[in-house]
Amino acid sequence: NLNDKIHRSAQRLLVVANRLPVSATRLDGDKWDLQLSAGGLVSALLGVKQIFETRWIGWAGVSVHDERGRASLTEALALKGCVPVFLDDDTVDQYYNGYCNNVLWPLFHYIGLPQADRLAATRSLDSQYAAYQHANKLFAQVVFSQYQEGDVVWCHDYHLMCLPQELKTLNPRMKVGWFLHTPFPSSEIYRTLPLRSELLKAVLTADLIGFHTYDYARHFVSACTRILGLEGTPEGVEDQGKLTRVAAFPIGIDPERFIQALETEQVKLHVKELLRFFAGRKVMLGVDRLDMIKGIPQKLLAFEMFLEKNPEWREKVMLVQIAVPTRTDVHEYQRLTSQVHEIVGRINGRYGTVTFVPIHHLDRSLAFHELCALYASTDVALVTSLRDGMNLVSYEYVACQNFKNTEGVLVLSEFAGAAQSLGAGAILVNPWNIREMYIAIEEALKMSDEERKERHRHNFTHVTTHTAQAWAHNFVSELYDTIVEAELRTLN
Ligand code: ADQ
Repeated sequence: NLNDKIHRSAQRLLVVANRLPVSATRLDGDKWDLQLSAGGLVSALLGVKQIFETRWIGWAGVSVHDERGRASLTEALALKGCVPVFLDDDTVDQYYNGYCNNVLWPLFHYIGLPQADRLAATRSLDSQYAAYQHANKLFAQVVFSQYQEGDVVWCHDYHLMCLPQELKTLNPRMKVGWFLHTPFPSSEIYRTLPLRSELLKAVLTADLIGFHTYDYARHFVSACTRILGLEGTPEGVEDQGKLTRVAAFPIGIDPERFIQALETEQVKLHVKELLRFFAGRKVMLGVDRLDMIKGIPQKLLAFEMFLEKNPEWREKVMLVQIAVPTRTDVHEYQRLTSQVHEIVGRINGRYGTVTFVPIHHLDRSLAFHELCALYASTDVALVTSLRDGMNLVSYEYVACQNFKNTEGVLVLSEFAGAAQSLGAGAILVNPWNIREMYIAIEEALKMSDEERKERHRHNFTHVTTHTAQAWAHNFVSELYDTIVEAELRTLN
């Protein structure tokens, strides 16, 4: 039957995302250093490679102007199953720094820009949007050059909202899915975007549209009904009899990668060293990209209030906060870095002693084995995002807690998508309420063994069953089903 035919004919998955999973640095001449980059999408899609023959298409995060350089980078990346899209510096500035990071990212995370920045952004919006469309066209051309009959194309994230439309223009038979990794905001927020209709229409050309949570999907459908006047149905959005399927596909991690890492000598040794260093104290952990959405200043203020209100805990508890700098050339992010450093300095100055520092703050990325060891050897994870599509750090932390007999507690923002999936297993907090957060810290540190184990069991079951592989599998299966149903409808 048709379903089987489509399943059999599908051989490859073309994953298209703004960034490739590797960052390239030119060494000398035609040699390239390729490093796996940190980030939620990368970590989730690592698991997908195990099920589908996958090609990754994306920008390598580097400008290459000469033909020889482009050819050698293309060759080096091919060995990793990656195909580069080359973007010139002006496009990167207007499309990536401009439209993606300064317009869509804050809007989708409900972050209001200061009035002056917003006005300045409004003035350059048309040229930024033109660059955004141009970049999406360049991505489409590379996808088209790689495409073979039967491939499935999976477009990712807010950088590539016009890509489904560009692809369908090049080949209307292409099977195209689009997944958003960030929240989709309330339609009341989304409709302030000047070119709001164009993006919605472009995305709606996809065969399947996916979000992390049911709420984000609902916001998207509302935006389509209110702004475009289309009909929202339980299945998706309908336009003159044509249905675009919209659904929730909560992402997960590859838990085995963490569980197996904990068995390696390298991680065990590191855990031993950390436990020796932490001895006699409770340790809380934060691991975030240094981004406005992660609520790092709020987390620090809650820890400060906790120390202030609980003198008996001073010197008995510490916070290890790892913050990977991203988008370092953007002014807002530089401001955030200074703010975080200032608060850390103040707390360490006030509550530190000659031999003890309450906050260990690192502005850098960690190697995988270091990250696993930290997850495994700490007592509480503080994930306090102001908004977060899902948040995989919370899942990774849970995956590493079976290691010793003192399973850690997860304090989790109710504004992270993960709150809707882990829910009862975590202590949920509103990160805007510093008092509530400091009370949650107290609760986490004092939690009985029985409750700790019970909550962990709930979380662990969820994390090990709702994996990245399952996520990818569900999305791609649904995409096939959607296409089969559409083809059957046209046959009838
Ligand atoms: P991110 O905003 O990047 O992802 P998150 O889901 O927490 O957020 O993933 C971060 C990833 O980076 C994790 O895999 C973590 O291990 C890694 N990482 C973070 N700090 C690190 C450090 N210092 N050293 C090494 N590795 C580090 C976006 C959305 C999320 C969504 C994901 C996936 O913003 O909401 O969950 O995509 O859809």
